[in-house]
Amino acid sequence: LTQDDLKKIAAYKAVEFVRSGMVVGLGTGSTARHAVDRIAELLDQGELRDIIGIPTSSTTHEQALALGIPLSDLDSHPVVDLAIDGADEVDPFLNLVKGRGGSLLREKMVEGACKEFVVIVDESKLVDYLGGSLLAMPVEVIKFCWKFSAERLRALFEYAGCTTRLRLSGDGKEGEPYVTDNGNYVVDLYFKREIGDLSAASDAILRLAGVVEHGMFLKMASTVIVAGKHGVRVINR
Ligand code: DER
Repeated sequence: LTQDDLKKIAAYKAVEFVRSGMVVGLGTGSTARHAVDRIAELLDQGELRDIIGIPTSSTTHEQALALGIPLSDLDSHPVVDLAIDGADEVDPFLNLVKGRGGSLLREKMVEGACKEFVVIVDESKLVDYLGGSLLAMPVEVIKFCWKFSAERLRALFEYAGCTTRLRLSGDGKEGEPYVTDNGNYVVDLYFKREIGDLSAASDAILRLAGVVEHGMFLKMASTVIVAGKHGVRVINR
């Protein structure tokens, strides 16, 4: 089983939670992509009906549009029945790091508005504590004086050996900063040591005036579906 097979298995399991008539938050990333494909497939087969999708990024919007999934937004549907999305890290309390795909703000808006938030991961995403994978913990910042914001973020987490890096766009424009769907930049935080009190860290980050949102999704997931070589586990919070 490849990692993508595991992502697909987790995604298909999550789509079993979708009922006809639901307003469904459509996640972003290579795992959530399989869930969007599966929802479209079940709609085509008549297994599912009257689904309204709320995309969490322009990328997912385009994917869902091409698949013919009826789409809307939070202005029209302020309560979402179920959201399905991937994650970059999942700790034992089902706290998440998300946003390595750059869509953390819209993901957090949609997933914060839903009754059930089902996270789909392959087992490689499980960590003992957030920031443990030495991979990026993204923070969306306004473009204005982003260096100032990056330095404030680094100083905030000096105790955890934090370094920061402006995320660059992947599509070859050398050294161009990545710009989010919302016209902002992303500063990625890298930790050498455990962050510790996550809600204190979250509050401290959000108090910085140049910060829009961060990639820690604390106490938001209701269920995490983990696909591993030994099978699929459904973990409820
Ligand atoms: O960017 C995001 O938040 C994605 O959901 C990310 O957390 C998971 O992406 P992946 O499924 O491609 O690993």
